Amino acid sequence: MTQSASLLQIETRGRVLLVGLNRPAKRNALNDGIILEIERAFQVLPAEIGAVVIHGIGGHFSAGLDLSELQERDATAGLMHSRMWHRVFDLIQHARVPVIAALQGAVIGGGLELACSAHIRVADPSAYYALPEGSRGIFVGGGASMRLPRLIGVHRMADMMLTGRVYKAEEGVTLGFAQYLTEADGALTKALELAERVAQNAPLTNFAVLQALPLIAEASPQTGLMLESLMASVAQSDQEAKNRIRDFLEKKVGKVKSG
Ligand code: 1HE
Repeated sequence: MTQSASLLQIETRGRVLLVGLNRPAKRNALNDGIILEIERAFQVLPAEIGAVVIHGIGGHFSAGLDLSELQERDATAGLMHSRMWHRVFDLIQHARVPVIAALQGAVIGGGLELACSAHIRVADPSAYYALPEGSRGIFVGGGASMRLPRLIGVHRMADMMLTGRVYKAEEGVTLGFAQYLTEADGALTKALELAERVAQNAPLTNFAVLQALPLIAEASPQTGLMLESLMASVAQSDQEAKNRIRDFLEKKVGKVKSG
């Protein structure tokens, strides 16, 4: 195994690809090598994979940007570096399949930016969220200014950056950092359970949710409604939809259950 390959621990479980950040001694700080390995993992997603879970090995999701790599970078290199992160995190956000982040321990700076590029975030009670960029004299560069305010609001993000405020897992699920809060050490198990479930959806529905829904949500209302109609008509005309609806009408599949 090459050294760069060992920065990620990649495993396939059924139709789910597990991508484990694997620098536990450095609290999964994100160096260039690990970011490029993430890019590679998403570029070569096997066709049979229906969902991805990203998690951190060793009790922390990620301590963010590897600060030891920052020291010698000038302005141009910094710009290119940030754009490289954008390229990779865009690949996650626009992945063919749903991506679920399992969060525990530190979800800091660039680690939070990585988590924000996933579609679903699942946290256990040890998770905490921070943006210490302000105190380090730097700024976010992995897409947080664009993605995080959409989750928690720009005022909350500004407070985190200005004051160093840290949010705990319990607050995080209320405020929008994560959609799920589990019992102790339960994030990866829950993320896998959700991944197995979403992998069973019709591929076109998952495509619509990942690719069309975010565009519709940000479009002007009339453009958005037209896009919704177009996407709905494409989805319902797919044979997969016809099969699934027939199965329901013939009582071959379960009903929606409350809770
Ligand atoms: C690191 C990093 C890192 C740990 N870059 N090496 N992120 C931060 O400002 C967070 C910095 N890290 C911490 O505050 C703490 O390490 C933690 C709270 C995450 C964990 O504390 P702890 O006591 O469990 O571990 P530790 O002893 O502090 O760290 C273990 C080792 O990991 C240690 O190295 P060692 O060689 O002395 O063993 C640390 O130096 C190393 N380490 N975090 C490099 N981040 C695209 S822009 C994004 C901008 C940002 O992400 S800014 C936020 C940066």
